[in-house]
Amino acid sequence: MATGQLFSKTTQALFYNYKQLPIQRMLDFDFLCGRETPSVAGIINPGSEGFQKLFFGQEEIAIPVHSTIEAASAAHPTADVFINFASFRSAAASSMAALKQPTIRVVAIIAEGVPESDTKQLIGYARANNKVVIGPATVGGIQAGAFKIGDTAGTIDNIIQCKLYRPGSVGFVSKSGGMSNELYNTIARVTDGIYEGIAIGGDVFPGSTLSDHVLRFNNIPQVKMVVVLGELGGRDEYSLVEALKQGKINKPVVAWVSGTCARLFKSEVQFGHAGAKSGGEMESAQAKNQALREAGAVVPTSYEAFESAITETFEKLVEEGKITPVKEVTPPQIPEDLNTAIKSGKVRAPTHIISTISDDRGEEPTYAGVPMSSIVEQGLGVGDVISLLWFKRSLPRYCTRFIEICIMLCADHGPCVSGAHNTIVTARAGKDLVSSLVSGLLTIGPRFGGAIDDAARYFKDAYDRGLTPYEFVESMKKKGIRVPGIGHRIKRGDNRDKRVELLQDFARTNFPSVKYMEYAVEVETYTLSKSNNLVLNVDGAIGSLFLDLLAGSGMFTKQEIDEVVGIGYLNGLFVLARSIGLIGHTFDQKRLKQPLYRHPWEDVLYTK
Ligand code: Q5B
Repeated sequence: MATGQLFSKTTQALFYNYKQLPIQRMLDFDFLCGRETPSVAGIINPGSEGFQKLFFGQEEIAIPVHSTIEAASAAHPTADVFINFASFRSAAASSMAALKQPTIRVVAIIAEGVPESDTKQLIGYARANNKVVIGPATVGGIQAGAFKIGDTAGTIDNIIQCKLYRPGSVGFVSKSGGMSNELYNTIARVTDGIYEGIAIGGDVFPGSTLSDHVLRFNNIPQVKMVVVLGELGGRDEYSLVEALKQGKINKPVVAWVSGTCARLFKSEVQFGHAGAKSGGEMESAQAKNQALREAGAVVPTSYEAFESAITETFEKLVEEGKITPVKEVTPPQIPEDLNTAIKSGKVRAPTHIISTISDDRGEEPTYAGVPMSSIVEQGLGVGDVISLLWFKRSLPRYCTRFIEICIMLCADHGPCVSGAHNTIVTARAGKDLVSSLVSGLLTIGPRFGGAIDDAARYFKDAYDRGLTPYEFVESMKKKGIRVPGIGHRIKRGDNRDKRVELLQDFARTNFPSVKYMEYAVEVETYTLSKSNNLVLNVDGAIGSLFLDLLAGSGMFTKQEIDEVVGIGYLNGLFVLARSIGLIGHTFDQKRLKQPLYRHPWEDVLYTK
C-alpha cells in the first residue's frame, strides 16, 4: 500500500451508480470545508449519459454522467478516487475495471457480500499495482476539511458536531463504519479532532488493513497520534502488533478491540460483520487487546475507558509541545434543502401549480377524491371517470351513460371526414401515432366536430331569452353567423343522422327534461324549411342535450352551468371520442402498409 496521504482538498472522485443522497452529502461536505472544486468530478451510471443536477453550496451544478468507467476516466483524468456504490453482484467487476484505469489510485467499495475470492483478486491486483482498496462493506473514509467518501460520518449536523470540516491531529482507523461515527464524536470532544478517518470494512478480507492505514498515518506529519478500533475475529490486529514491535510506528497508538463480550456466550458467536466472529483464542478481543498492549499501544481495560485513554494521550502530546491544538473555525452554513425546510415547518414557499381534480400522492391515485380502487370495485365506467375529472362530481347513471353514448357515437365517421383524412395522410407520410392523431385532431373546430360548445352557447342564450326559432335564426343570419349545430355535408332532411336520433331517443326516455333539445328541433324545423341540408347535426344534438343534462340533473348550480358553457367543456367530448377513431385509422394505414399519399392532379383546379 502506498504510504502517506490518500486525499487532499483538491482530490476528485468518480462515483459509480447514481445515488443522489451520498453524492449530495459529499458536495455539502466540500462546501463546509471551503473546497473550490466539487469532490465528485463525474458519475458513472451504466447505460446512461448526460448530466445530473446537484447543489454545491447554494449553486446548482451539472455533474457529467458517463455510461462506462473507461469513458469517465478518460473525461476526468485528474479524478483518482473511485467510489463504488455498485451492488454486491457487480461490485467486484466494476472495482477491477476501475483499478485497471491508469488514472485511478484509490477504490472504495461500499457493497456488503462481495465474494471473498473476488475480493482477494482485487487485493492482489491493487497491491501489485500500488493502488489502495478501501472496503468492501465499508462506509468509506474522510480526510477532515478535505475529502469525504459517500455517506461517511453521516449527516451534515453530525459532521459539524464532529468538527470534520477542518483537520485535527488524530489519525483514526476502524473496522466498523457505524462505530467510526461514534469515535469521530468522541475524538472531536477530547482532542483537537480527526485528521483522517478510515473504516476498512467488516469483511474477512479487507482491501486494506488496520496496520496498512496506521503505517500510512505514521508517515503523515499532521497526524500526531493514532486511534484504532478493531474487533474480534481474524488476525488483522496482529500485523499492527508486529509493526509496533518492529518499531515501525513511532506515534502513540490508542487501541481497543471490541467484542470482549463474546466470552459470555457458550458457543461461537457471529456479530454483525462477516469477519466479526469468535474463533480461536488468538482471534478473541481479549487476546488481541493484550497483544496490542504488550506491543506498546495504549489499550484501556474496557471500551468505557477508551475515551479517557484517548484524552490522556492527547493531553500528554499537548503538554510535550508535540501538538498545538488547531484554532477553531466557524464553518459556513449549508443552505437547507427546500423540501426538508418545508417538512420541518421552517419555511413556506408558494406553489407554482394549483390542481383540484386528481391526486397521486397517497397510496393510490384519486379522481376528484374517489380512489381508483373504489371506481373499479363499483364497476364505474368511462362516463363516471369523465364526470369526476371534468365536472369534479359523481353524476347520476343516466348522465354518465349519456356521456358514454356520445363518446361511442362520435368515435368515428368514416375515412372521408376532415380529421380522419388528415390522420390517414399523416400516417401514410410515415409519421408516428401521436403525430397522426394530432394531425387529425387539429381539424376539429367550428366547422368540423368543434361546434358543440357554440351550439350550447347560442341555443342556451336564444332559449333563455325566449327567442322564437325564427327570431334566433334570422338574428344569426343578420350577424353573418352560421347556426352552430345546424347543417351537414351529407345528411339531409330526408336522410337524418342516425346518431342524432339515438341521442334524442335516449334523452327523451331518461332525462327529466329535454327543453333545450326540443328548442333545437324547432330551430331545425325552421332551417330545414330554408334548405334541406340544414339538419340538426351531431354537434347540435350533443350541445342542446348537454344543456338539458346540466339543467335537469340538479347536480349543477346556474352559475356552474354558465361556467361549463362559458369555458367550453363540450367540444372535449368530440375530441375524446374522435381520438378513438383517429387512432384506429392510424393503425389501419400502418397495417395496410399504405405508401405516401399524393393528391391526384386531376382533382385540383389549376387556375390563375
Ligand atoms: N348554411 C357543417 O356546410 C357545414 C348553415 C347555413 C345557417 C348554418 C355547415 C356549418 C355550422 C357548424 C357545424 C358541425 C360546414 C357539423 C361535424 C361532424 C361530422 C362531420 C361529417 C362527423 C356544412 C350551404 C348553404 C349556404 C350557407 C347555409 C350552411 N350551414 N346557414 N346556419 N349552420 N354548420 N358543424 O354543407 O344561401 O347558399 O349561401 O358550418 O355545426 O362536423 O360527418 O362530415 O361526425 O365527422 O358545406 O358529422 O352547415 O354547406 O357551406 O355550402 O352552405 O347553407 O350559408 O347558404 P355545407 P355550405 P347560401 S357535424
